[in-house]
Amino acid sequence: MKITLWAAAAVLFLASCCQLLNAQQCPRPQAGSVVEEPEDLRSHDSVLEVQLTASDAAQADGSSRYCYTDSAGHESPNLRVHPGDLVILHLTNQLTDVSRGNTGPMPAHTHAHAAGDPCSSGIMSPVSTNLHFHGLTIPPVCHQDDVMKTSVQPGDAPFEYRFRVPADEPPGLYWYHPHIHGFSKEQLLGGASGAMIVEGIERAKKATAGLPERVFIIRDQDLINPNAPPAKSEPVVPKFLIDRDGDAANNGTGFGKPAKDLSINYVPVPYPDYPPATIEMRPEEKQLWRVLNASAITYLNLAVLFNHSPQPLGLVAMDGVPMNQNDSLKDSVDPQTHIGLPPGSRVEFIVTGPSEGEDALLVTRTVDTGPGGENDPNRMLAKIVASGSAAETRSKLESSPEPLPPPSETWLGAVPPVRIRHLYFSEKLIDPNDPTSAVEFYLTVDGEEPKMFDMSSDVPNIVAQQGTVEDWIIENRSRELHAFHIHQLHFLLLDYMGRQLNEDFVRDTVNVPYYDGRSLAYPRVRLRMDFRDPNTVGTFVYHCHLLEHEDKGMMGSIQVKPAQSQSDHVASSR
Ligand SMILES: [Cu+2]
Repeated sequence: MKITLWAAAAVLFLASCCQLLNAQQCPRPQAGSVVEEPEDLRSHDSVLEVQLTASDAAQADGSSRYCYTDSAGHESPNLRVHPGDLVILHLTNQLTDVSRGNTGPMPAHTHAHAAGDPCSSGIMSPVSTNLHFHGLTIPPVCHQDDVMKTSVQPGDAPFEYRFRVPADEPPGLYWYHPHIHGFSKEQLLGGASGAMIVEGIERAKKATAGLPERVFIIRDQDLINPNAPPAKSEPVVPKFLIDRDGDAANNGTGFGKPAKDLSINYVPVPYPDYPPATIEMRPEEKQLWRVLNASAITYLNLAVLFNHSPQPLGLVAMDGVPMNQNDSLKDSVDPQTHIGLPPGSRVEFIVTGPSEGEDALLVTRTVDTGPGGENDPNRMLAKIVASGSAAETRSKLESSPEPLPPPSETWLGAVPPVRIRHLYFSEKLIDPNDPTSAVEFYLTVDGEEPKMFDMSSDVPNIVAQQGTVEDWIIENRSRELHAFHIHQLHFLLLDYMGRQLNEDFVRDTVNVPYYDGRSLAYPRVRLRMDFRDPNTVGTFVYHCHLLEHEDKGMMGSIQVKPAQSQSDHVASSR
């Protein structure tokens, strides 16, 4: 009996000590703070070796913070690599908070703590974690970029990721985040994400040579002041509705309570007053801004305003890929006054700073997410303060770069597709007579029966062949926006809502507009999918990058088989 009491006391002591420790995990800056860059971890002798610990900290309001910490204590550092570099990343799982995160159906084989091979267990629980290297064309296999089976549990030995950045990976902004089906949203909302930069954009875009660069990660999180009324300065919004997830529903006005708060490099910009973070730069300084929308569900529509007037932003890259590949001078930029960014996507653009004393803001404008979508209103993110004494940026692009060699492969737009596939996003109320009942989310190959993604199924939804390209037409039959994303490869956006485009860059994430309930045809995009790279061989996923939707089933799997000659060889050698 005595022993039992002692044991109980020890457990209590341990629990309280660890909660204390926990409270100090994942510290975050105050609202209004100066925006600091994530620490840069750079490769040496073509190797980047990093230790990252995934931890969480339960907050008083019931939410959880998540972060990655490197061995020196830096939170969610930038991983800076060159094409061809070897990345060795040791991931330690120190997640503790099992109370949160079950936003989707629990897979039948869920256990909070179960030993097993992290490569094959497929355990998807609130404290499981893994990494996806979003945008990189690396193999979908364990220890590289597999999210179908790879799952690291608390207490597991550090899990090693080891992969080579392809020598022809376009230079630009990529990112890493966990991809545990059913629990991705909570981990992302808590802040589990970081930037990965493939160096050398100045070799593809001369206009960026010599520029100081900044990395801005915009994340969303549960509202810090959920019960506050909107600021007095805002127009009165007629009706305030809650969507099925308890978030503020789109009200179509551009104002009112947002579904989620935003932060910029972890500086929160909370509703209702949106106290802006501070970006310091030198007067009229030109910088390359690399912006990642690491939100779980929030769409961004970025603009820079000087005295309320939108400034031209010189676009140079989308989704890690330099634009205007066909521009032989590699010198052009695409001036835009606002840039839409679905969750998961990135943009890189040249900004010229304000002059000293000028009123300058980085804002996101409202995004109409559809009658079934969340409220993404107009709001400030940061004020841009010009001062001669602003610190120099930590990173600067090379001033006389050697131009990148021209791509060795034929331009994707010029390769005929071997087939056309039709897929569609749709949603279904479990009880059609009860608009408040739960919703299932589907991403279906047309002709198949809509089903929530089943992580335990070994039958891929699509089988393709390496060496080919295909056209995928993706429709949205629901009343809210979805963001299509596929792992391991980029695609060319050929057609958006029936409008033929002539883009000369590829993407890995694209918005698909919502259905208005009236038109004869559903909104659609046409994508040319590139399965030419041998690194795409294997089984991986495509899904909606609104993680709430992904967690609740809006995902499918694709198996890319080796090119014909290779598969024949494999077959005959068996
Ligand atoms: Cu979606």
